[in-house]
Amino acid sequence: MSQRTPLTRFLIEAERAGQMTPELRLLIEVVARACKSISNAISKGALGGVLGDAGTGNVQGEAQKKLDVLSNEILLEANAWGGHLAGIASEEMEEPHPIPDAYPKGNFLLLFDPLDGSSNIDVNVSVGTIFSVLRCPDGVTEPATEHFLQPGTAQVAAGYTIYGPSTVLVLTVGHGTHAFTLDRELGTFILTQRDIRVPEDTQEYAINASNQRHWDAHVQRYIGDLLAGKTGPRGKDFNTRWIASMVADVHRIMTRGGTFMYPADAKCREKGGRLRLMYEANPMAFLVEQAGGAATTGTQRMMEVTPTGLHMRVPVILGSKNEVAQFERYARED
Ligand code: AFP
Repeated sequence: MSQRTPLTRFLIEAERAGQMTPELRLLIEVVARACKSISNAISKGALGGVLGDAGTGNVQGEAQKKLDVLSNEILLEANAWGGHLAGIASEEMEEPHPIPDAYPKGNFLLLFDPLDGSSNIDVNVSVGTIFSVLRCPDGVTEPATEHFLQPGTAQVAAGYTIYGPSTVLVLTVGHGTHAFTLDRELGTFILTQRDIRVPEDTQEYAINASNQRHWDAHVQRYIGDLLAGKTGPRGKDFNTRWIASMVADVHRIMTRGGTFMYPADAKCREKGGRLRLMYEANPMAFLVEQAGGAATTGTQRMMEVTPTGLHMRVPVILGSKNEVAQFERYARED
């Protein structure tokens, strides 16, 4: 039987290679364990009494699903006692969440969207957890919002877990992007793809076309040229997908290339965009760049954006790097 590398072994070997500290290894193991619990809750579906709305709203003004709240609670509880974190930030909480005084504090800050794509839960479409890891500034024991506001280039780790037909953890610590599939019988994530590479070119793109009337002129031109296909200026036909679950759209790109676009438009411009920088765009940008892709706001490298708020929103254009460059070329013409 071919050698199966469990996540723990992969992380220990990465630590031996100097790619991470024991504390970061513990952090990743803890997050992976929490994702297994979330996967288990989601897989129960209607039988688990976890579908539907929680009857509450989050800081984004969005109605929370029961699984949004449960996933957030699972991640908070799992990360409270290990001594690896100084603080936590979540899409579901307005302010940073302190590590309880009963437990020791560590040197990292963990940010996450506990359940991205949750509007898809009730229709049994893939959703996921997205997380980002930053260093807590030296000497800070009670991190406040400003201590989390670091650019994406400061991330020491990032990942997502997609809860689909299989549960897959995709992870980077700055030395490539790697995928681990959950073996449910063993309850262990097993390395299934080392050093993912996103194809530099693609004929597949993801955008919510229902927003077309709100798009800026360059987005209209860019998408119009994709739709023109072989007889148009691009000289080739394109296919489109839109799952409305960023984790699932990004995982497709990790698997076979493509682009994911949520550009600023007349509808979301005032908010800065649709997707959040700190716990959606930045971690995905780190993962995609480590896999040879590109991630920008359309005009700026995503990981160089200066954060101004924990829940700051940004336009997102990411994926196959030559196609992202094409989008940026159109943007420069505006
Ligand atoms: P939800 O978590 O509210 O379902 O939002 C998902 C998401 O943040 C991201 O995962 C999708 O790509 C995007 O929003 C979908 O946005 P639209 O609903 O406007 O298509």
